[in-house]
Amino acid sequence: MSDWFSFKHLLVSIGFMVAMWLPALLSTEGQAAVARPAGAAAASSRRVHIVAIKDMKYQPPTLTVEVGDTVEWKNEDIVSHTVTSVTKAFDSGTIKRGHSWKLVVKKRGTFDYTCTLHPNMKGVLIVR
Ligand SMILES: [Cu+2]
Repeated sequence: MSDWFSFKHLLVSIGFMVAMWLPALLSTEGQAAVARPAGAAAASSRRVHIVAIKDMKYQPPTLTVEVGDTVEWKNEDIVSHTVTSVTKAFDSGTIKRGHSWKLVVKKRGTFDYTCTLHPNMKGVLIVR
């Protein structure tokens, strides 16, 4: 009889423990939801920088970014331009007026660039 009593007691204890754990198990979904904005924040630390091409100039002429950042050159002039590294590390090809070109920066260094159509145009991209 006392064996049966302790068995019942054990069942009640197990039932109680499951009841205690259930909210914790359900809340893992909540924790995953909380983890998502943190991941989004990490992704957004990779910035997008804009360089306007206007009045036959890169504006700003010198830009400092970090590896993983994106640089977007926007041609706001009425003629075509290029963004061409003097060492050929990158080359946009022709960017028509009103168009833009994006580069995801992968290497550190200082990159002088020019426009192959207007070699007097000069810019510098510094990647830290
Ligand atoms: Cu040009």
